[in-house]
This record gives sequence, structure tokens and C-alpha cells, in this order.
Amino acid sequence: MRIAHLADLHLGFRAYHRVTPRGINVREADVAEAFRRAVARTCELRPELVLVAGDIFHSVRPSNTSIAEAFRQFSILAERLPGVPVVMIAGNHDSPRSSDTGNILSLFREISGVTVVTEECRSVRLEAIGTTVMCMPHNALLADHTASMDPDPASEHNVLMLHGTVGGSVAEQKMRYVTEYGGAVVPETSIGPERWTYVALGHYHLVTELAPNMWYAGALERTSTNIWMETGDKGFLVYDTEQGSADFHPVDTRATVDLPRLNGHGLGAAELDERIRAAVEAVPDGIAARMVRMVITDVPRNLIRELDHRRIREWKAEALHFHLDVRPPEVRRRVGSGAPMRRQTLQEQVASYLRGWSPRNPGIERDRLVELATAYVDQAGEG
Ligand SMILES: [Mn+2]
Repeated sequence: MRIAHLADLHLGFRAYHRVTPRGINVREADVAEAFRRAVARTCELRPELVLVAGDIFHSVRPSNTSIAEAFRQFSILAERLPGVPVVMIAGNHDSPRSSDTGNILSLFREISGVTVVTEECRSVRLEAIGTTVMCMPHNALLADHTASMDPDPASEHNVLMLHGTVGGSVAEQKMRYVTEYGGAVVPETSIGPERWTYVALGHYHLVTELAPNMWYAGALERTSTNIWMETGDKGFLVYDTEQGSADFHPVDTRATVDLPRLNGHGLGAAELDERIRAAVEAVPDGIAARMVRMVITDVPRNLIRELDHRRIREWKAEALHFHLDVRPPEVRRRVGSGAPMRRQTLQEQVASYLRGWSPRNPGIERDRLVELATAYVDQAGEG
């Protein structure tokens, strides 16, 4: 059996202020286009089961355009793959905090063959393909992640689908960044991938293998709080239960260009202008319609004003998004001895604080804690 595994569609996501000729936010249109491509490709691949592991929408109240487009695409999936079950769960982005708000995903229950699980932990029995899908949407995990997460012994295939962050040493090693906040944490040990045919995960936006049969499919487009962390291809997975392996199917997305970092130390405005221009002009095929970032460190504030802002505005107009991220020098100070002493970086301050702190929970590994905390501070600084 082949299982298509999609996750984190984030339909209705918007960013920047450009609109298409039809008046739709350009990034919203990009996200919709990525989903159309993924659906078309899924139909060609003819899997026996389609899973969507949460965050179908970017918000609990998506735009009418996004709702209509999602409905159209799930209808196409149902029409072109007759008899192929589609099972979806709600993620943190499409789970309202109050259950009386109602979940927009319920709408897709109107499409034949589509099963939607939004609140509770529920096993979906699919007789025709001898498969049970244990569904753990975001709200169910928040309530209690240990709730009956067990395979059904009467079923030939048992699939677990959940939307959240897998905790544990293997997962932490492989999930390099926080791409998304606000997810529930599920310990790897309470999943036990060896008990399942396949574990389909949603929430982490980079395609990631946690075990040969346990994957994050990753998002279809760059929709997280820090798109610069979302390097690599976007797409979805097809897991083959006989082979016990997953194939990644990339989906074309709008290009991002993260220009090489530049250190501005000792450079004048004219030299800086020249280096920025050289970096921008060196981009193969140019920056037009792309999302571009250039980080320049160690530039005094007064120098920023002297840069060639007319030219920068032209690049901003040419790219979809051009982020010139100019950062001031780190503050240095002298201490009494007369020897120049570097002021502690924020990372160092966090590390020294944590090394002196006595945790109430004896199970905390201090080195691991310090490592994680400094990585988060690093990441925030790159934002
Ligand atoms: Mn997400």
C-alpha cells in the first residue's frame, strides 16, 4: 500500500503587501498554487490512502477565497482518486481555542471519502484497505497525549497521524530549528514507531525522518515565522508499506535568496554600497519576484543612513521582498586593567545564568539545557 502524506498546507497564509492582478495577496496565491501542484501530483501517483497531518489553514478563520480553493482541491482529489480515503486532522493553526467557535475543516466532511478529525483522539477504520488511522489532532494532544495511542490488533495496517512536536533525543537532534511555536509535545517513547505501520507527523515545517516509518512531511511552502530557516525543498511524501520506505516529492515554490553574510567592520558607506550591489548582481537570474535577504553585521547606525537608499528602494520594488538586515556592532567596553574586554554576548549571558541556576526538577541535564537555550537565542538573533 502507498500512503500520500501531506502536512502544513497553511492555506490563507499572507505576507508582504503585494497582490496579484486578481487582488489576492501574492504569498496567499503562492501557498494555494503549491497545494494545487501537490494535489495534481498526488492524483498522478495514485496512492491508496491520502493523509493530511494538520494546519490545512493558516488561521481558524481563513479568507473565503482560501476556503473555496481548499474545497475545490479536496473535491478534485476525491473525484480523481475514487474510493481512495482522505483523512485529515486539525493542527494548532486551525484549531480554535473555544470549541463552540466550530472548526472550518468540518466543511470537508461534505466531500465523499473525506474524514476529518478536529478535536478528539479517534481511530478511523478503513475496511476496504485493511487500515486503521489513529488520529491525534492538536487539541487532543494538548488535552492528553497518552490517551489510547495504541494500534488496533485486528487491523492489517495501523497508521498514527499526529500534529505536534515529537520530544526525545533523536527528534531533538534532527529537528534543528523551531519552525513553529505553539505545538503540543509528544515524547517519542509514547509513540513507539515500531508498533505502527507508519507514523505521519505534522507541525515541523522541514521534511524530516525520525525513523524509517516516522516522518514529518514538512510544509508545502515557506509559511513559518522565520522563512530563512526553511532551507531545502518543500513537498510531500509517499510511504510504501511493502518497501518500508518513503519517497519525497518536491513541489515548486517561489525562490528565496539568502545572500552571503557580509561583515561591515571598517567599511565606509560607499564601500558597503558597492559590496551590497555586487552581492545582489551576482544572484543567478536576478532577484526579480524573489524573497531576498542580506544580513550585514557590524555596521554603525549612522552609517546605515548614508547608504544608497534610492538603489535599495529599486531592489525592494524588483524583488517580492527585499530585506536588508543591517546590524549594529556588538558593544565593547574596557575594564579597569586596561585590557580590552569583550562584553558578554546574549548567548554567553544566558549560558552563565543557566549554569548557576538550580533546577527544581532533578531530571534536567544542564549541558543539554544550556545547548538548547543558546541555540534558541542564536535563532532568534537570525530572525
Ligand atoms: Mn504548521
